[in-house]
Parts: sequence; structure tokens; C-alpha cells
Amino acid sequence: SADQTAPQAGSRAKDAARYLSQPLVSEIYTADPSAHVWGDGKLYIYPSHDIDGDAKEDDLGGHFEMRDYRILSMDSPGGKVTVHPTALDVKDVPWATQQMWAPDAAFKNGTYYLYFPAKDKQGAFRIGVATSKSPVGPFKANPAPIKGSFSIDPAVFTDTDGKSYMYFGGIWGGQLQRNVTGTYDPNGSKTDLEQPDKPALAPKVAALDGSMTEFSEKPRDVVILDEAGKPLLGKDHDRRFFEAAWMHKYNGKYYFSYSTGNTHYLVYAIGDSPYGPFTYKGRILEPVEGWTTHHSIVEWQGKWWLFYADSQLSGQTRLRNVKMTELTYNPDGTIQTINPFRK
Ligand code: FUB
Repeated sequence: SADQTAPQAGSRAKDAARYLSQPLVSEIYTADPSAHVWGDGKLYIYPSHDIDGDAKEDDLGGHFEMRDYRILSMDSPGGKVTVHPTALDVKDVPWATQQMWAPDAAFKNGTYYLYFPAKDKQGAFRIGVATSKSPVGPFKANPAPIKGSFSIDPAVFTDTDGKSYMYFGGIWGGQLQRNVTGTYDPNGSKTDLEQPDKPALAPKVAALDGSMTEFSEKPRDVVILDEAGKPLLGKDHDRRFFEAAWMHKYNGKYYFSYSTGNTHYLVYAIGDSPYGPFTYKGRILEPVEGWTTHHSIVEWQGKWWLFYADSQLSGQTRLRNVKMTELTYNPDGTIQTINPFRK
């Protein structure tokens, strides 16, 4: 069916105490939570809206068949979570055909911007933008994707000087490896560069122009270094970038965080500029139930929060539920690793 109520009362509910935190909503399945506080004091979450489609599970994420976005909001941590009506549907995006994957949002000059990856008519992921005067939509999509965009998982960060940057990319089903020449290659590698001893494929960053709807520069590589100052290698699956970029600033430093995908960690690296380079520092979250997780980090009401997702309600990777838990920094600025299960 196109939508399903998560089986809260089903047999899985009895295991709830095993998990560090509980699903924020159970009316719909949600994943990839990008959380923001815009100024009215509330917290808004821009998640993927998972549906139970027909596709078999595969390594390229064909089973993530999402077709629309619904936004969540909360007045206080632990308080009621409101599930807002459809904010954008793939049928209203002229260039997109399927797979509305992990979105993000930004706010500038009275307008809210929803950024989202979807496949175009050639089957290539592109990143689109839609606008609204309300943080929860409905959003109106621009007729074409952002010029020069490719791959998945946009994350838009606005620095303290007001300049906004989009981080994006994902390997395997996210197609970063099929865009290395600047043109999408449908016959390219299914996974990565297939060069384990070479630097891993880098996520991308590009500044946004004043319209917030186009890049103002060609996307650059986000370089992630090891403790010796060398780029992480393709074979370093515990640490190299896979997907789910996020940027936040803490005590004047830039924290670039991401998922390692097939090893299932959320990890982070720290730098002195929004462009990097970033030095790998460690894990934020140990593996959750389900193949994917994807996160955001935001300060709200004097605390720092990690938003992530797992498959607690369904037991199925394609039907996820978003969660939040407090994030703690050590005095040296490193982040304490979170275990998503109780001991
Ligand atoms: O939700 C679909 C895809 O799975 C996202 O774009 C990835 O980050 C992973 O969570």
C-alpha cells in the first residue's frame, strides 16, 4: 500500500526498552531527519517519508521508493510531535520521476527552501529545490534541478556570516561514482571508485548564490584526512564517506559528519573552514537496527541533539522511524559515542 500506519501495538512494541530512544512518530514511517530551529523556538524536522513499495531490497536502495515529503514539528524536547500534511509530492516536480530521498531545508529573507534528491527521466539523481512561505509547506518546486547538481543527500549549512553552503553526495545507490567525469555515466561502477588504495570518493560542497536556488561555484571535494593528514582511502570502510552529510559549527570549529554506509556508523571530522579539509575524529553513533541511518545535529533549548533513524517499528530497512537523543561534547570538543541500544 502507499502508506501504512507503523505497527506500534504489534509484537515489536514489547522490545521497546532495548532502545536508547523511542520513535518520534508512528502514524507514518520517516527517515533521514534534518532538524532545524528557525526562530519561532520550535523544532522542525524535514525527513524522508518511507513507504512500503514493491521493489525488492537491493544494494542500490531501489527499495527506497518515497514519493513525497511530510514535515514534523515539536514545541519542546519530549513534547508532542505534529505530522504536517504533504509538503511536496513527486507528481508536482516537473523534472523528477521517483525516489524522493533525504531532504534538507533552509530559511532566508522570509522564504523557506526545501532541498531534495530525486531521479530524473534518465535515472540520474539530481538535487531540486522548492520554496514556501511556511516552514511546513506546501512547497512549490522549481521546474529544473539545481544546475550542476548530482547525487543525493543535500545538507545546507548557513554560517555565522550568513553564507550558505550545500554539502551532498552518496556512493553506491547515491551515484557519486557515476559522476566523476562531470557527466552522469549510467554504466559506471555500482559501488565506488573500485580503487581501494586510492583516496576514497569525496563528498561535495558548493556555496549557494543569493537566490538560494543555484550554486555560485562548481562543487568542490570535501577532503577528509586521517590523523596523519592523509586522505581516507577507498578501502577504509569504517571511516570513509558513504552518504548522509551534515555540517554544524561548535565553538568556532566546523564539524562535518556522515554515514559510513555498509559499515553502518555515523562519524565526524573537524575542520577550520566550511570547505575543509576535515580531520576524522571518531564515531557519533554505533550501528542501529536496519541497514541505514542518517542524521542531523542541532542545538535546541540549550542542549545539543542528535536526530537519527532506525527500523524499530517495522523491523524492515525500507520502513524507518526517526528518533532524537541528546549529544554530549567532551571538553576538548570531541563527541561522546552513542550506543543506540541500552546495555
Ligand atoms: O532514505 C534513502 C537513502 O537512504 C538516503 O538518501 C540515504 O542517506 C539513506 O538513509
